[in-house]
Amino acid sequence: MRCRRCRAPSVIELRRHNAAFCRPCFLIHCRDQVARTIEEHHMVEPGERVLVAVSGGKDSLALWDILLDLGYPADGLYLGLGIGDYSDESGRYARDYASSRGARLVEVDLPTDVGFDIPGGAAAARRVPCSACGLSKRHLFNRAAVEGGYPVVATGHNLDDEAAVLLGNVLRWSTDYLGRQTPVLPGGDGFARKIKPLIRLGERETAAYCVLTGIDYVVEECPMAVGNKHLGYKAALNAIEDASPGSKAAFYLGFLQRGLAHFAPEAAADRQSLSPCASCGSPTTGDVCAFCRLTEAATRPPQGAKPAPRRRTAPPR
Ligand code: Q46
Ligand code: ZN
Repeated sequence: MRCRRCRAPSVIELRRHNAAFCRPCFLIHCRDQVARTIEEHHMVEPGERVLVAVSGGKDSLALWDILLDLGYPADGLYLGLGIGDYSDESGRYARDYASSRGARLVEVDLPTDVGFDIPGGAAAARRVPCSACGLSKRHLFNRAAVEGGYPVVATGHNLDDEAAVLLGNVLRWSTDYLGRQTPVLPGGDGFARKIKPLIRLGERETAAYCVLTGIDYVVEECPMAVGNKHLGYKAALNAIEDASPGSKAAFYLGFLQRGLAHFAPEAAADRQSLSPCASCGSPTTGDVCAFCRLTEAATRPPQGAKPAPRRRTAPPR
């Protein structure tokens, strides 16, 4: 097949767009999709510094690369989760990419800086690892952004991720989650704005972007992902997409256009009932935020043991 833009021999076919692209035109296509998303959803104001949550995987590294190419002042943030070899390896990819671009990578290490790792902390707090992990990421990404003076945190959630989350939320009619499933969560009052500029690119596209630009990324899945419901939702959506290309985008992007507004008021009301956490100052609905409760449970010494020195999490500016 020939490239849709320049008629040169193509290197990738995108059935959803009913198009094929050569290498240079595919990279332009990826940047255009991200630029269009940022503009359409007013994600970044001129001059704002962006902190990109970088896991060492294809999505977050592609996102960082595209933001830098588009001229955004974007630094990376790597959060060490203490998940054995997986964390060691993913940290290496994040650092290697940063040094290859001369970009700044901020690092936070959960075991060293907070006092627990995801497998141990989740077990101690009797939480599912991915739930403890998601909670820790949300809290620590936000804290790093607020403390570092970044008004915006960008994450590498792609179209496949968002469509799978949407399917899970719709299957249960989780109206509170549906109201929050927006590509931009506003900032203010202790929150940085959260943006998802990759919602118009599927994971096949972000993987191809990395391969075609020579970005090395961690290929292995996190070992804790085994049995994760979202993998099942992704597989179901892939089967639908195979039979009917474009369904995934129609499902998710159609929700943003026609469904989200029905659920947004509930999420906005939840946000208004926030007050500062008594321990760390982060916005929360209770007295003490969920992350401080997790930290407390995960770092509590076993009965009879001498208590470890308490680390106090700094309040957001
Ligand atoms: S890193 Fe964390 Fe994922 Fe691993 S423990 Fe689960 S949530 S699977 S994106
Ligand atoms: Zn707290």
